[in-house]
Amino acid sequence: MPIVHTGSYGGIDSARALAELGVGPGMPGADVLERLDEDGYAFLPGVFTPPMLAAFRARLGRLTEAEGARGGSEVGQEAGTMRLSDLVNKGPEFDACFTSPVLLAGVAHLLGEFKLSSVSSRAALPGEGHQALHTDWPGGPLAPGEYQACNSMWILDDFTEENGATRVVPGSHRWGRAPQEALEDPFAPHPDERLVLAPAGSLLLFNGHLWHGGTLNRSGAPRRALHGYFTRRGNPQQLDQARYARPETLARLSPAARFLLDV
Ligand SMILES: O=C(O)CCC(=O)C(=O)O
Repeated sequence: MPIVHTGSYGGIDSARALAELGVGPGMPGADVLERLDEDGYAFLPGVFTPPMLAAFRARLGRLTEAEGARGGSEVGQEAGTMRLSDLVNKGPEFDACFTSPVLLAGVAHLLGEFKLSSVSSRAALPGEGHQALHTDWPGGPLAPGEYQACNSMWILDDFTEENGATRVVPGSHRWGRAPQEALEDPFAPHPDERLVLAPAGSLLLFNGHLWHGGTLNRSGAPRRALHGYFTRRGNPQQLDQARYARPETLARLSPAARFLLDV
């Protein structure tokens, strides 16, 4: 694995990077911001197009075949799932996961100055996939306004009642408590949980402190999603992007995109 760390993006800062990537006034929309603040999650309309869905599926299919049992090893594997990670370096299709303007506007609302933490995928296999309710920030509960992370989920198969749709507990990002501390059994159903039921091609943005988790896939086919995970700029990344960046990735990306990767 080549180790390339340039750390140079031409003196760019957060505001300039976002502007150069197309983030403009009014994004991502007042209704989205209200849902993010109140519920801790929101769908972002108009970002995830049918050609992107086809391209993600095709590339992930090829990577799944090529990587087999090694899949996900750069970040972490999970029994009963097929994970892939370091997707920043595994196809230009995935650039959208950290450069789409509406998405970036939503992330900036939640985190202020931020960077990409990782792009990865998770497919819950038939008969598998149930997770404990958890948050995506390991550092413990925080007060509103101190959010450290947020995640986005690019839904690649219809999320249904049967196939292991993600469950979320609306408003839990404001509770200042982690599920493993607050709940006797974080694997059990929660009285306030909701299943994210959405068609393939939907893009969900959620607060990293929202209680959520995958559920059991009772269908006969894998249930796939792609995750673009972001953190506040001062935090370590889930995948050290500078360590993994390939020369062709650095050559492809604009200074603004490289700023978001911190490479
Ligand atoms: O795939 C899902 O439904 C959720 C995955 C998740 O929350 C995780 O792996 O941390």
